[in-house]
Amino acid sequence: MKILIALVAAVVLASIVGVIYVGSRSYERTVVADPYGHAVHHDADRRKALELGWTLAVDEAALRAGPEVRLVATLAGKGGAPLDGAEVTFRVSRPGTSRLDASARATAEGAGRYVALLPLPDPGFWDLDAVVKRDGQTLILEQRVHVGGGTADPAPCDAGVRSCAAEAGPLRIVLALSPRPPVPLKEIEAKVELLRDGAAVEGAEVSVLLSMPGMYMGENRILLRPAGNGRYAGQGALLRCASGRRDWLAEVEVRIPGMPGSRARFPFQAAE
Ligand SMILES: [Cu+2]
Repeated sequence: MKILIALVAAVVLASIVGVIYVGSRSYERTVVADPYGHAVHHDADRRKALELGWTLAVDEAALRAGPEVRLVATLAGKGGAPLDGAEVTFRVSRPGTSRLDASARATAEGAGRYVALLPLPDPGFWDLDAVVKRDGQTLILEQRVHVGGGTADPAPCDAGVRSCAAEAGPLRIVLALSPRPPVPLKEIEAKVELLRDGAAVEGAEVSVLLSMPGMYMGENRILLRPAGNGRYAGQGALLRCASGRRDWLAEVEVRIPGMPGSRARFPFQAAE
């Protein structure tokens, strides 16, 4: 009950902060451009993208945080044929801040490939706008891309779209979240499977801590119950981030009698 009250309070607080934030944000926008014009522009772009059938595929697995990151995207036309001869500019920004905004004109490499060097100093999710000009048409294609940590890190598994596994000492921890992706202010279910040398681990105390990297979002912990055969399951709620961020971290904490505690971190992206 205590947890529920705290959670409700956090949601209320988050929505108040959200209102204040939206207020200051629309002020910012009116300085730059007419906010209504901005919205119309976005809708017009979406319609135009559908009509033209242009799509952009970013090679996300190759993205690693750094001062000068090679961003490679493939532009395709209706039916998926590579689209050459376009003038492409990439604009990147980090959700919730304008501090890291950057843009660069891309070089065409043929076969629909466009490449630019951009500063992407932080790992995590970034917003990418590709301004594409071709045949007298201009279209802005928006998408969110994930930038990996160090050069040695493999691209992290997004627990918001699939089951992810991690090794923590002798344990193999597998996390599955649902729905996929998790929806803010709705119930979220966490399922964990524990294995040791391929065998199911029973009798563990398992919880999942939900947080946002670098931002305090309240204490939000899901306690899991044993579901048999090394499986544990529990339900909680996901908050909505006042700043519009969707990148979350699920930390699975495992306690097994007679063993040091283990934890594994699983980044995931929530729905809008
Ligand atoms: Cu947040």
